[in-house]
Amino acid sequence: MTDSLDYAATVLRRCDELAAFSEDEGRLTRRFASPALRAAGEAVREWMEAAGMTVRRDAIGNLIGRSGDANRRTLLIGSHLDTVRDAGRFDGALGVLIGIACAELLRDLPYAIEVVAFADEEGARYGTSYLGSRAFVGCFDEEWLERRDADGVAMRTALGRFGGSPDAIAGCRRDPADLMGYYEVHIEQGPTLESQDVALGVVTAIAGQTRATITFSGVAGHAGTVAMSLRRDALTAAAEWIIATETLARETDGLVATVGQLTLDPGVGNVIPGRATLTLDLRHAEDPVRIRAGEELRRCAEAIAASRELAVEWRSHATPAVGLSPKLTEQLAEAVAATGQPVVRLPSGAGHDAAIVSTIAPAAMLFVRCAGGVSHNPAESVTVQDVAAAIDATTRFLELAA
Ligand code: HGY
Ligand code: MN
Ligand code: MN
Repeated sequence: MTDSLDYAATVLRRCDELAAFSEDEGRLTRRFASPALRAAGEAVREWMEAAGMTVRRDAIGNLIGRSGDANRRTLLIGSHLDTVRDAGRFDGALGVLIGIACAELLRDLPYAIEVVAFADEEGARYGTSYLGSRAFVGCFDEEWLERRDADGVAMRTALGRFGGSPDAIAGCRRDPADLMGYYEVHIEQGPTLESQDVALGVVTAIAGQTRATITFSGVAGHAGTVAMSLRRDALTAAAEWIIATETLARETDGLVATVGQLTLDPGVGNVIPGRATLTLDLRHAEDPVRIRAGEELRRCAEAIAASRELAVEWRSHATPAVGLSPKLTEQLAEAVAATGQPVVRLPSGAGHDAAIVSTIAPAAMLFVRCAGGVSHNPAESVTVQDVAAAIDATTRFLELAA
């Protein structure tokens, strides 16, 4: 295990180094196609090359390190380098860096390893998640290139400035015939492993997600002169819908619903909001439940808008729930058991690139305990011992997968 502890210490040190690549002063924010993401990618490129890998960046900005001959079957190990706003330093980066460590530790596998640092899993900049892995599997929607971020910068422009190739994204698509499978190590981002005092978890499934952008449009007006009975206030309509959303989620077993963003226009204290734009993140392990809830919430938004003489626009995209590969998952469970760790199996409420890559290759995921289950928060943390256990289990898994 000594080797693993040394490599684990390096992984944690590198997570700290990557945390310095941020768009924000004093906190970690590293969004798709940002200069911070590019700089982080250049540090990762160096570590991949030091591990003996050949490195390339594809048209959407995924960084791909390969060890093993070009004509060999390939096992992918991946996660993402982008983050949410004011993020923790392990969500995504940990999986990329453990992949590099294991590729360095196992130089003579009978197949090639590719470590993929995906360019956008969170969707924090353009509201569309998994841009990197969707391009990787060939389901990128070219219309997304016209989306604009909060500063009005189109994705096409940002990607061009980043050094990507907006007109060559179709070329990112990987041929499933070349791939043995996909494997991702990720912090649990939940309390289960800690509650059972266990370092590692074998992931059984990934919950499905619906992400929507909803815009209520009313009439902006003077806060002092428009009678309450005459108002078409976009914010109060949104507020009524948000409470209805929370109520539905509280009453539906296993459903979680989050409104994470709300922007008002014109957003001035003495003006009745004319427009309210908000995001919905809706998740459930079973797709029919999530889809039904999404339809009910859309009808609810339309009814609230109609009752208040407002207009409402609903834009959404979904990622189905994913069952992971039984074969690879059993091999992973065997690898975890071989390290002497208890084998705990659990579903993932969080989304991961594995949910997308599993559409072209059998996928498996390993969770690592994180303190208090805290994530999407700078307090996110892991221990060097648990990271060493993850490296130990991963090297055994890679040997079993041969
Ligand atoms: O939101 C998620 O589930 C993931 O962290 N992107
Ligand atoms: Mn995340
Ligand atoms: Mn993540």
